[in-house]
Amino acid sequence: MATGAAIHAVPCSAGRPKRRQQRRGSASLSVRASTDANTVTLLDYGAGNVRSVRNAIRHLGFDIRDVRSPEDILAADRLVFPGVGAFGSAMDVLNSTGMADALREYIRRDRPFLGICLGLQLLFDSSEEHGPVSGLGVIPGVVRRFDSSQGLIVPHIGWNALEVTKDTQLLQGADGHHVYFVHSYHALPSDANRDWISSICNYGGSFISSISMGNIQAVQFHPEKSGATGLSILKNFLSPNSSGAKVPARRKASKLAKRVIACLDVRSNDNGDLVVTKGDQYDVRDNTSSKEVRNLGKPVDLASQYYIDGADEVSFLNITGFRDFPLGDLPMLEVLRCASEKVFVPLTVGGGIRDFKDANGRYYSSLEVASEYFRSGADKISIGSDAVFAAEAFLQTGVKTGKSSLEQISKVYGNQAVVVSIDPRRVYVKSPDDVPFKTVKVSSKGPSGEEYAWYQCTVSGGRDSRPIGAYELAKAVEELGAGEILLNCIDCDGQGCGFDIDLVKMVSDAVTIPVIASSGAGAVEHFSEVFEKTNASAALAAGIFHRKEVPILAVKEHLIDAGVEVRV
Ligand code: 1PR
Repeated sequence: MATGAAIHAVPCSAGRPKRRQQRRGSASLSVRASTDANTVTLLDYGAGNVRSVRNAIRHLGFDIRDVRSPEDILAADRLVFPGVGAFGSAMDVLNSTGMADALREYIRRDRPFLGICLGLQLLFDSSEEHGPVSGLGVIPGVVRRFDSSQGLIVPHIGWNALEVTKDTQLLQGADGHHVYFVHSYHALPSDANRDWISSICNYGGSFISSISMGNIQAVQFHPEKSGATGLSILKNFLSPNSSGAKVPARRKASKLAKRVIACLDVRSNDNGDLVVTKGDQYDVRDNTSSKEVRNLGKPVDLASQYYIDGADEVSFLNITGFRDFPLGDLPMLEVLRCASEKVFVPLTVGGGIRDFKDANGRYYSSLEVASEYFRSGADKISIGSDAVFAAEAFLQTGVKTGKSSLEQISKVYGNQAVVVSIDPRRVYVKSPDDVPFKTVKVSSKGPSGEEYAWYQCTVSGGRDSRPIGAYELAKAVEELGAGEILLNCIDCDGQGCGFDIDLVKMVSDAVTIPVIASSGAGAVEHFSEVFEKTNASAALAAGIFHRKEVPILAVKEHLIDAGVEVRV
């Protein structure tokens, strides 16, 4: 994959296995000794971002040795395999480099192995993803897509509770704990693979959330993004004889938890410092005569604090990215790098993801911009303005060109890694027939007694209105490959009067991908209201967290009291 800008990181601060299936397809490859107990070998075949895994391993005090050849796999003392990308392309790389055979042999020898996400799925016989495609064939079973036909939201993104079914050191103390998943395909339990399963999870039915057999372990979730529980699981693998961080037992949870997200709008102030700011209806300059950009803190400090406080996710929005060139914005990339070393829940970054030509006439594709964000530590990227233009073009022609930023990035990184951020403004109308856009009957009438409204999308941080509604945009971007929608509302932004329930309900009922409700949170009750009245999967807030008016923990405690499942 072309990468464009070369930007360098700046430092910031059980028993024997039953070997039924393991022997299939092994090859004889030579072994090189490797002895360093503090070093873990990482199989990164270059298909995507594994920076988060690296950061978590380093955070736990281990060094990383990268696999460069099949022999490196066989020489490993301890191998972590964080599969990324699509099943088929991963298998192509593994087969063509000889690593597939080395992996089968390593597993046959029962050497310590931890597969993560796709690294679990690839162990199975085959996958339906763009297939059928054959896998490593270690575990019997077919990896299938979650079925969204009955309204199940796919991808499965977020925190779900583990039901541990086998006593393993890896999952010690993790029973009933929420861990972070992001995937559209899953392996199902069956009689043939029952002996392998160490935990299951419930999402539209039971699926395999981890396997364990002897020294071979794999997890469908992301331990590197699962907060303290995930770090403890990773530590159990890296130093199996240490007691590991003790994670207290929790009550059993049974479904996907609703997420609480902290959002940091970031931009340079007039002194050129990158600050977290916060607008009122997107106006981030204060009301004094100096009209300075409001400064609510330092991005990395706040992000780290929100992680500690229990945010399920942290989002950075580079709010002037639409007019600046993000790859020229080194401080923003550095913020991401530093935050990803301290924040072990998902990080999303948005702003300025589009094709760009710099002053020297050099062209950068949106994919290159996104790739740099991923390399710098983002787990998901968020596209605003460019997604509006792509949706407008798609609705006009009905043709998916495959050329939009949204299509290109989701094709390479998977749609679960691509969020579309919508910035709509409410437009009241007397009758739904007045506009060619989807309207809602509003809960509070407009200034002239209007009973209906549509939500007009904007670009460039609310500066320009476009001829497309939030409903139409959401459905179009879902088709173009968005994996999630961040649904802001300019009218509610910074007002503290609650989320726009009419808008969130309309959009979350219209799509089968997760919707994050954003803008307007002012009290804990606003969170329970949005989850009770709409299909939102997550709720995001900024101002109340930055101004320390409402702690994240208070939001979670209120949601638990209200009967809403959350990760604590
Ligand atoms: O168009 O791809 O460059 O992306 C720009 C991104 O920057 C978009 O995601 C857009 O939403 C965001 N953005 C642009 N201008 C502003 C602004 O505020 N002037 N911020 C802006 C959007 C909205 C929320 C906010 C919530 C919660 N911020 O993310 O955090 O409304 O706030 P609250 O809890 O205080 O009410 P592109």
